[in-house]
Amino acid sequence: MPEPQPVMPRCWRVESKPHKFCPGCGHGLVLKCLGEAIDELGIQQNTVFGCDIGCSLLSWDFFNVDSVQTHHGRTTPVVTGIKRANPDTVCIAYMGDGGGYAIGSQHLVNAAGRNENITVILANNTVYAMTGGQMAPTTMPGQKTETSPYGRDPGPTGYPMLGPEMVSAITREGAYVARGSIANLRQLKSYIKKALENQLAGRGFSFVEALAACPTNWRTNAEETWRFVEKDMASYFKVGELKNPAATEKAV
Ligand SMILES: Cc1ncc(C[n+]2csc(CCOP(=O)(O)OP(=O)(O)O)c2C)c(N)n1
Ligand code: SF4
Repeated sequence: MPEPQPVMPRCWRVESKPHKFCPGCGHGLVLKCLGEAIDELGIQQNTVFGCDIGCSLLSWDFFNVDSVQTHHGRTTPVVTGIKRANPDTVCIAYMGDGGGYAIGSQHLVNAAGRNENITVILANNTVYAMTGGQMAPTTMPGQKTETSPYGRDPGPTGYPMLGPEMVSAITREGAYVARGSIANLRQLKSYIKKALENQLAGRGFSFVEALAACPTNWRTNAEETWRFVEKDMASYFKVGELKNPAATEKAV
């Protein structure tokens, strides 16, 4: 008898599975939450998925939806253009912390500032993973990477970037902003779903950072990987909703 297969979101592309991420990678979990949210909202037919450079690009053929791949943070303006030209589409930009907060941060900042009606989902794994694990804006103080072999020193390199806090500060009332974690998939999926619902309601920009794992570059075993995500990362990067216009509307 064939082995029972794990249940996949209906909008995942079966032909491209098993996927190309390393074992234990956080990207697959974030994309599973996104897939389930797309299924539950019934928006597969009009969804456009954009992925960035970095390991996120390994999702270029992940979904059975129209997809586009771009370079460092440019996914945000590319899907912005698609959304403006086709307002009935649901446009999602998927990227890593290097793409969204460093090399392409201007695109995130300006799309958020303009309250573009798109959804950005950013996997924060604290490193530039695809290029070999260099220090990223999100690298934790003391964390060893290829370019911080003695641990990140906040003196010369600053403290880790707080992306959702920044997006929250520069957006207006229609924006949805949250930080979830692969350590709580039910919650992460609900944040992603609410971000997509915000776009469907036409309120404006929605942004979800997901705390994710890169055991390959962290050089961690399973136990160390989960400890780093659940304890170390979560103690600095606070998980929760920062802006939820739907809740504010309900309260008024
Ligand atoms: C302008 C530019 N600079 C550098 C690179 C090389 N590069 C490709 S992927 C990458 C790191 C991506 O890291 P991140 O966005 O955090 O994604 P991850 O791989 O961690 O998922 C870099 C530096 C590039 N493609 N373009
Ligand atoms: S290098 Fe890291 S982020 Fe990239 S696929 Fe492997 S585990 Fe995932």
